[in-house]
Amino acid sequence: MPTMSSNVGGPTVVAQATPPGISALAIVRLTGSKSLDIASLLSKKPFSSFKPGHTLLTYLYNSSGQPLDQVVITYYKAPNSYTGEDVVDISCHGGVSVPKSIITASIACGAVPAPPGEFTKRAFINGKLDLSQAEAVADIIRAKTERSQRVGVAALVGLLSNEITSLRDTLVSIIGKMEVELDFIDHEPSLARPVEWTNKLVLLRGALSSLLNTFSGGRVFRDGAQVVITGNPNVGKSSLLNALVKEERVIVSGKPGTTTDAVDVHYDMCGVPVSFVDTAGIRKPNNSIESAGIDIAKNYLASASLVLWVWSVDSLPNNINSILSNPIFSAPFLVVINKSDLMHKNIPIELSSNNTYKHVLVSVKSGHNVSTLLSSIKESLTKDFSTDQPLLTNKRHEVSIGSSINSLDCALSAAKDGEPIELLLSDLRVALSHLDTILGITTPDHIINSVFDQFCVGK
Ligand SMILES: Nc1nc2c(ncn2[C@@H]2O[C@H](COP(=O)(O)OP(=O)(O)O)[C@@H](O)[C@H]2O)c(=O)[nH]1
Ligand SMILES: [Mg+2]
Repeated sequence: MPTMSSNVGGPTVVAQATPPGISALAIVRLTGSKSLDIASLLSKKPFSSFKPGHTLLTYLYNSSGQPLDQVVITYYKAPNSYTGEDVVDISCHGGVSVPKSIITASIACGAVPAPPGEFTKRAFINGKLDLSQAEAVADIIRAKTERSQRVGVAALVGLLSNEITSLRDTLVSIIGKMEVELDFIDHEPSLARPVEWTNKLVLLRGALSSLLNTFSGGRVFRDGAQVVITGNPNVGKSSLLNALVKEERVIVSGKPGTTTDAVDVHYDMCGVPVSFVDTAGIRKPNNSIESAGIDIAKNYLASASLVLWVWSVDSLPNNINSILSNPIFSAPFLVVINKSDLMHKNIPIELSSNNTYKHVLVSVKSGHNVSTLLSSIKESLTKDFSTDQPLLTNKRHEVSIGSSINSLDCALSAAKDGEPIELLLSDLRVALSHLDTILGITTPDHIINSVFDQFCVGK
């Protein structure tokens, strides 16, 4: 159960659940113990008119008795509602005025305006969702592609919560058994069968670290990725971007230094939202515009999820391996060697023999291997994870799992050093508390509040 100082039984709140502006319909939602009273006052209908789970077509009136709109009211009786409280959804006409007038009339009847995320926060407090599922709701609302949506829905259904709950249960059982062992010990404070315990903890650590490894891929499914194209001038960076997104978006020229500003092109790569950025080729600049372009390129490189480091077969430097081992950026990169159509020119190159970096040889001109490159990009970004497996997408969860693993490591080294069981147990309890934080079982109020602050009003 959530530990947050509960405001269940707090005021009945009201908010528009749909975005403001011109629309055919809008929804005004009430939650709290007075929801039904307010619906009854606004519609001048007795309580008995509202049947849980049923709709009621009715007019609503303000306090002066003037009709506001004809609406459809759906009543959800506690605990069978989104928030777990009495909920009334008023489906009214859209636009700015009607929903606002219904909110004003509801406030006159005793409701208060709902802060951002209040409905989902109450759902969490009432045990309808755990904290990671509540966060999934925010992800679903923000989803930009079908894949992002699928990851969010999977987390809402409980794919991630179930995985974490099962790892948590394993840890609880280890802690429980160790506590029993502690109770039976008379003189010897360290573990009787250290290897047995260590094996169990190592298995658990492995499962946690597999989950942790899904973070970069999961994050890409949720938020998309920025793929920055870099390389020397004239190797075909702009041509490559056009080929990848299958559109003529950037000027291609045989004159080196043509691209100065960075060009950002959004592309839906099989459901992964990718933004490809073409940048100025990095070299000693010829003028102040090119120099500014190179600075912009460096900024993009610093924030890239993946860099495509492009080379051309006719200008491959002899010391390419040492250049590749010293990138000016820290993001992972794919080496792309373009203009494979020029290979026949017998240019002295040392591609496969000496190159320790995996590369993709392409020709933008002939189209050779461009689709292979797209697959490699997708694989590098998503690590080939599927949206049907538990994926970490949230930084908060990543940090908690990382901390949990650190505490397990402390416990493991304590076991190895023959430290007292009490010491091990305290590390294991810390590891457990980090897992609990993800689910919201023992989560400080300020963390819970920061989760719900990210929501919009009305959700
Ligand atoms: N032969 C050949 N030329 C290419 C290929 N890709 C690009 N080019 C040419 O290389 C020149 C530079 O291309 P551009 O995309 O502007 O390079 P950037 O300076 O790296 O952006 C242009 O004349 C392109 O037509 C390729 O695959 N093969
Ligand atoms: Mg260019």
